[in-house]
Amino acid sequence: MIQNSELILNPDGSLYHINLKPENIAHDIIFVGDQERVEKITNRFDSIEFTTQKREFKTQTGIFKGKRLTVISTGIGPDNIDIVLNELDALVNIDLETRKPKEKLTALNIVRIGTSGSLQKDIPVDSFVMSEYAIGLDNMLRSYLIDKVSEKDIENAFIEQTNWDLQKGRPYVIKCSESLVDKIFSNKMHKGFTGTAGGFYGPQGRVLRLDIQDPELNTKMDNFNFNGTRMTNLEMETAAIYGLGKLLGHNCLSLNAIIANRATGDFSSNPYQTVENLIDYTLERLVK
Ligand code: R1P
Repeated sequence: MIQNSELILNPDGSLYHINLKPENIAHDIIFVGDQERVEKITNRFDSIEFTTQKREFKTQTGIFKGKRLTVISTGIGPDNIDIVLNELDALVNIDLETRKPKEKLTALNIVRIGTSGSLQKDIPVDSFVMSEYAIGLDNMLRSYLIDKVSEKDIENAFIEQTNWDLQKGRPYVIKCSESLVDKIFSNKMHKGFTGTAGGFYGPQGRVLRLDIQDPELNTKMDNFNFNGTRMTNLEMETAAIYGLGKLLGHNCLSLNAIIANRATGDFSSNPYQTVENLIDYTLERLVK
């Protein structure tokens, strides 16, 4: 039995941070970072049956073209992904009465609609990247036993080619779920290898007033190549989603609206429209 201190429920029986009960969520879930992006998606729905919010975790469940979908904002970063994915998994795979894992497990489909910065000149602002692989530079997943889900050959190549300082932890590489690629990928997107950073400034090579541990890191990431696979973009959630999703048995895919290009210094003149376009694209593919 899982103790009250380990799996915390609110007085109404909902999960501690996400404020949700099992009946509040669909099996197909969209993750966004920004809580204001939730309604940008659900305002396209035919109906909304449920809304809640606690801290940055806003959730709405409803029907889009006959399909029940849940949209959740995770806020920024891999630490929040640890909370949201574990609590969502508890909703479907732990009996909250007996506080024991269920014998028959449920796999959720989780698609991230996020924003991201491109590392390559030929992946311009306003384009879309589907993360085929993600590399976590953040360490969160290393609290779990990840050997069965991580791609060590790519990790080793990355550590060697970037001369990665292991005092920052060992990066972890995880592949997306093939089942969702077939449904969602098309020639309207690039397939990518996404870097997930545990911060926005230093961890992504940005210098404002502080010197950073490796000023050449972004150049090294731009040039990273593993059997023809290069790094395409940086953001802050994908590797954590892929890692926890694989460990817990859920199908996960991350889609990135490219709003900045770190190679050219460009920023989209209309990032909101690019995100709207990715929302339209994703919803249509999910109900296809
Ligand atoms: C940083 O500005 C945030 O934007 C990106 C990053 O992953 C990070 O969460 O994604 P979202 O727009 O989905 O939040």
